[in-house]
Amino acid sequence: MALLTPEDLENINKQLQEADSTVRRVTGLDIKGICKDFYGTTPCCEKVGIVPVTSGNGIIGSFSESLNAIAGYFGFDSFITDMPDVSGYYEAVKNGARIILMADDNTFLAHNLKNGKIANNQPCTGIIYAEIASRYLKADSKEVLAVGLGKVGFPGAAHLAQKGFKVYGYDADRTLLEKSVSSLGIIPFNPVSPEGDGQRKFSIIFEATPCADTIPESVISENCVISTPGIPCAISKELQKKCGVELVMEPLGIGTASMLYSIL
Ligand code: NAD
Ligand code: 2YH
Repeated sequence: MALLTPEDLENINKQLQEADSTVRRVTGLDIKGICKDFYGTTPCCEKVGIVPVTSGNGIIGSFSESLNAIAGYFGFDSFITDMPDVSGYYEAVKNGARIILMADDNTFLAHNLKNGKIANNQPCTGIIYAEIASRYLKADSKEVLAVGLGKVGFPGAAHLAQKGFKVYGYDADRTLLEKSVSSLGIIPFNPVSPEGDGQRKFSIIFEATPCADTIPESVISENCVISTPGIPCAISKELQKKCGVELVMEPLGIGTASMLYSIL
């Protein structure tokens, strides 16, 4: 599993603000507005305790600090525990945390101790990026392209299919692609070498892979949004500019907002 790096998280507030203005332009609502509307919840002074975790590859520089900044940005009262791991968890609860945020190398969770609800970053991220894509104001049809159908991409693609979109999809892993075809009704479409369907273009693209340059120019329509949590980015800056693509992409905040709103 790809781990975030301190470089990914540099200037997280600025990254979040920029993503927020793009989301507003693309959907008419900001990230908060989408989360509120989608989950039907609003934060109300819930205290969030952020617990650094040392297991596996250990603490990622500025991960907890970024979560603290993100929680604050979305109106939560948050703090980082002095101690990591179990001692940190104890400290968080003792100091009044009602929501715990913590991540090891495999799982990033948000747990609401008051109502018992728990959220996992991967599905929450996939679903919110898909939801943003689905709200694109300039979309020319209800067709979408979903590239990367793993732990983030599959729940996102499932969300789009459930919302009534015609989902064309691709994953480099044949087994995952077949699972998406059989369980979600996804239409196989490899954007890099489309078989017999080379002219198809999309105004809505949802991407969730750990690879760069997964979206070629040939599939990008005139007005196009690419909503992608994938790191590194699915499209180069040059191609984004050339095609005038609206790019929704941010390394941690949008997915974390989705987690927090989902457990209120
Ligand atoms: P995953 O390994 O479960 O899934 C990634 C999928 O992409 C795999 O199924 C793989 O086969 C597929 N893939 C790889 N290269 C491809 C290509 N060229 N074309 C099509 N499919 C390809 O990983 P994941 O947990 O789903 O995470 C996906 C990405 O999202 C990672 O980069 C991860 O770091 C990132 N992520 C970002 C956020 C965020 O908030 N921005 C949150 C969670 C994960
Ligand atoms: O980045 C990760 C994993 N990829 C899981 C997230 C799922 N998108 N984990 C962060 C590890 C943080 C570290 N243990 C810390 O600083 O507390």
